[in-house]
Amino acid sequence: MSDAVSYELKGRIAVITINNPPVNALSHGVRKGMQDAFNKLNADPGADAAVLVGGGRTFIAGADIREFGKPMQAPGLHEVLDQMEASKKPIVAALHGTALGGGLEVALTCHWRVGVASLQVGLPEVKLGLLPGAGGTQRLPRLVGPKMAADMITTGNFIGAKPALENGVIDEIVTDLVPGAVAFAEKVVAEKRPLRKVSELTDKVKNVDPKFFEEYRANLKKKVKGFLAPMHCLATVEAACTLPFAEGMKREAALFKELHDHPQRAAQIHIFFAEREAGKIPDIGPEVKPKEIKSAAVIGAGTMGGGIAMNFANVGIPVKILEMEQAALDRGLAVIRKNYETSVARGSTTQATIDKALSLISGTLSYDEIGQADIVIEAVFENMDIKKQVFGKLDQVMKQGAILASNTSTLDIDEIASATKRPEAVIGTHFFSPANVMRLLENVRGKDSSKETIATVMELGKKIRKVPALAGNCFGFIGNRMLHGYTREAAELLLEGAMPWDVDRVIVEFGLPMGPFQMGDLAGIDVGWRVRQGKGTPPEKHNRIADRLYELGRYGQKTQAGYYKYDGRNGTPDPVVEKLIVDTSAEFGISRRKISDEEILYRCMLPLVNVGAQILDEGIAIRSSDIDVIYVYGYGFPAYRGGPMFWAEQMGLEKVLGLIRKYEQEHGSRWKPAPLLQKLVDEKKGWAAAKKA
Ligand code: 3H9
Repeated sequence: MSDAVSYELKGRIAVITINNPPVNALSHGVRKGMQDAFNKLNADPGADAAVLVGGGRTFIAGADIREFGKPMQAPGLHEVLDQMEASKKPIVAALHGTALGGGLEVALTCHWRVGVASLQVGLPEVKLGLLPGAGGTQRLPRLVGPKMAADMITTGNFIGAKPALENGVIDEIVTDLVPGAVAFAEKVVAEKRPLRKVSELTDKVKNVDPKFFEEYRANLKKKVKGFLAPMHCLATVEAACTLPFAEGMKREAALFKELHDHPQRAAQIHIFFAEREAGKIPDIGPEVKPKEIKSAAVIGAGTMGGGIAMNFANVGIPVKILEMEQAALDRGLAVIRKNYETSVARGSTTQATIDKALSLISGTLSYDEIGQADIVIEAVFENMDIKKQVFGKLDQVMKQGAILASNTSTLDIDEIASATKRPEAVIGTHFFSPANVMRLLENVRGKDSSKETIATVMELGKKIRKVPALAGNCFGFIGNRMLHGYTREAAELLLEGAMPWDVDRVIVEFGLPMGPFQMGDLAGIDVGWRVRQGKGTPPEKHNRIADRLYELGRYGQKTQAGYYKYDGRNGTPDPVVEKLIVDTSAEFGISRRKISDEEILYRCMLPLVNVGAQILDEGIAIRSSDIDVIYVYGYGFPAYRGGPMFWAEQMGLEKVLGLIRKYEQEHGSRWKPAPLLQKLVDEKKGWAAAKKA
């Protein structure tokens, strides 16, 4: 038997344990070991039944995701599952931790299942661009019915032990896992219970009204636009309700193969690993221990400050918000309360949960009251002088050992740190708006930030349920530095011949939640204008249209007019804007032309890739996949395209370089290719070759 699976008798029950840390994924060694173990079970005169359990912290978390796209080494999972279901001796799955994907599918093939109270089960394949491909789509509906199965399989959400028991996914909750499962198996043997095969159940899947699927499909389509896997998932659940088991399995296999071979699968699995990789900092080893954060303070009760504070309260960390004036503090606290109340009204949380969170948030007008916090996050106006004043003050009041973080989205962390005598404790923690919702935390390392400080904010990111990634210090860091070229080209396209709604449509069809002009209207055209004024740099041609909108008082959604005219949040093309754009082109002597969707897409997206390459070369990003994580979790780049760098690599870096060179010829030096991109193309290599350290 392979090392990954052990076989041991407890009385007359064989306990088969899977040992494949960290999550007992169903790698080749596990499948082979299971095959051997179940052969042994059926040949063993000393065993009447088996208990299948995961060693370590969990049952099986699914197929080994690293094996996808590679040749499959026999035995395949199906072969092992067929063998298990056909076993003459009963098999009881003993579940703890997370039984996920292929792991739950293994459990569903066992004749019975027991689990501990902290168990979570789910079929999260959809999040990897897949569907459960080892019978889960056919077996789960037979246990829980089409509605719950469709909900679980199309969202990938987990359920706990209690609903799992109530809905028949497990048969008993046990206190002590292995002894409880062994006792269950002994009972099954003693009672001579006939083997219960989920594949043979029909009650829950017969006579399902076809209208159920029609309606479900229509709703789902609206929610998952762009993603292929959820619709395929639903089709398999429908197959479970309309076809005999064996035929349903064939349908599952066919649709699984389609997804497996689709670029969305590769992109979503890339993001799965990229997210985990982003937490690893090459020069910070396990010997660097993050500090424990038991209390927090936030400077500024504006939209960002309030959202940041909610993150702490949501995970049970008390947080004080400091403002300069009572009225601003009251306003900020009221917004927080309202946000929580909206969540309760929507049903996404309970009153008790928000009461607890609100009890952890308090306000103050005095710096003296925040000095004992373990971390303080400054979220004041994006202005260097103001930030330096705040940090000078924080240096005076914060206890030694506290982390001094700035939520700046662009500014120089080293200059901010220079306002203190403890630059090692200063770091950037860039949250994204709305800060209580967006998953990304872009941490920014200053030249003096200590390893302990970095490790602490990376760990904190996970604790507050964000996806943390680390950037180096430069204007705009990773995310906003890249974004500049995207918005600039979008604006140039207007001058050359496109309309805002043309550009936005192409970007939304590509998969972002909104295009650059819809975004501009939402963020406020006045905000962009003020930032440009603040910089004091001479006006640039591509900003001319935005400046004119500002001059007309068209600030975006808030004035019900910007690039679009609005009825509430609903924007429609406006002939006034159309004329303004055409006039502006004429003013610059530009003869407008028809611009293809393809050009719009490349002109907007390729600057992300080109600047991304530059950032990678400079070491501002540790690895290209960190850039992808930042764009997917912070900027709404579609996960099914894997982030801008992955998208570029899938397209081919040679093609990307060719297009950038073409645009350089047409538009000049702003399109100069990043040297790294040229180098990788010359060497016929991918981004991985650019990894530093
Ligand atoms: C499937 O099952 C298909 C079948 O239907 C059909 C087959 C025919 N494989 O997340 P963590 C690694 S598809 C390989 O940091 P946590 C992970 O990369 C699969 N590796 O821990 C990390 O490695 P490293 C369906 C995996 O405690 C380490 O384990 N299943 C896998 O925060 C620790 O992970 C899923 O989609 C895997 N399946 O969360 C479940 N899973 O240390 C995916 C994890 O080198 N997994 N790793 O960075 C998860 O959701 C979380 O990892 C889990 C633990 C909740 C299990």
